[in-house]
Amino acid sequence: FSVETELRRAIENGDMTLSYQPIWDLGSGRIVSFEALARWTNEEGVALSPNDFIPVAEESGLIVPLGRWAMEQAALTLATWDRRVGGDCGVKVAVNLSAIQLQRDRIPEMVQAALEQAGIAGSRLTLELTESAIVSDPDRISRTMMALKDLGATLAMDDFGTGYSNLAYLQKLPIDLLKIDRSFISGMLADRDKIAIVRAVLSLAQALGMQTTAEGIETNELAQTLAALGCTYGQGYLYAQPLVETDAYALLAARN
Ligand code: G
Ligand code: G
Ligand code: NA
Ligand code: MN
Repeated sequence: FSVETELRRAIENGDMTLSYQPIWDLGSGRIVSFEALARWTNEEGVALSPNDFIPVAEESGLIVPLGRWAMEQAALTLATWDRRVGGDCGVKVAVNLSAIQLQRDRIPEMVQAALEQAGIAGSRLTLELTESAIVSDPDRISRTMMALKDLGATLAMDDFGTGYSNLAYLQKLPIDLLKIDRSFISGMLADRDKIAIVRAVLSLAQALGMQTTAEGIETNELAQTLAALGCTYGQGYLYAQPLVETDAYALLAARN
């Protein structure tokens, strides 16, 4: 069958799942959120990377149902965790929105419906957008982002520094958080240029009143250096890989 047929089926039959990777406060070490990352094991038992199937979903338009499914699942997972602790479990969930999805779906309505279905406040949600979403239609994205802020969501710029956008949008759009791309973080301690870029991004974010997450932290030394440089949050294999829901909850219960 076509990949599209398989993708549609995977969403329906449960072969598509979400993994959750913790994001922690570099100062206190506490987990502040989990990023929901799509995982697909196909009928032959092969694990497919989102880097491969998200582009296919975008080309075929299936990114709309896939994106809705991911948003609903992530909200329901957070609701489950809240129920287990008998209140606010203390973390947010971060959901990725692709540029094409932002063009094709009514995102604020979709997000609000998922929050209501799960019974989760908008303040418990972080939405991760990429610069390509902004380049494609700045006016539309601006309205969408304002509406998402009205729901109480935190808005993060994902893969910051790897896009082709100009920086003027940082001033115009309601962005709360910059996620510094892994390509600048990994190997940074041995690379003066990478450190210079990371410092500049941290200083820019501070000046604009934004928080920062460093992606791809794999060593303690990196975590300590980034904390000393003033980076707010960290994400990476040092703390945990993306985990199945039950393991993510167990980690949260054990650490926080
Ligand atoms: O988890 P992993 O590093 O394999 O993810 C690879 C890429 O796929 C990342 O850029 C991530 O943001 C993206 N991705 C993972 N899950 C989703 C999803 O549910 N929606 C969108 N739009 N992108 C996702
Ligand atoms: O593009 P985005 O930042 O959303 O992608 C996150 C991806 O990075 C996920 O697929 C996740 O599996 C991967 N990832 C997360 N932490 C690390 C890490 O410490 N090292 C490496 N190599 N990949 C990571
Ligand atoms: Na992301
Ligand atoms: Mn990223």
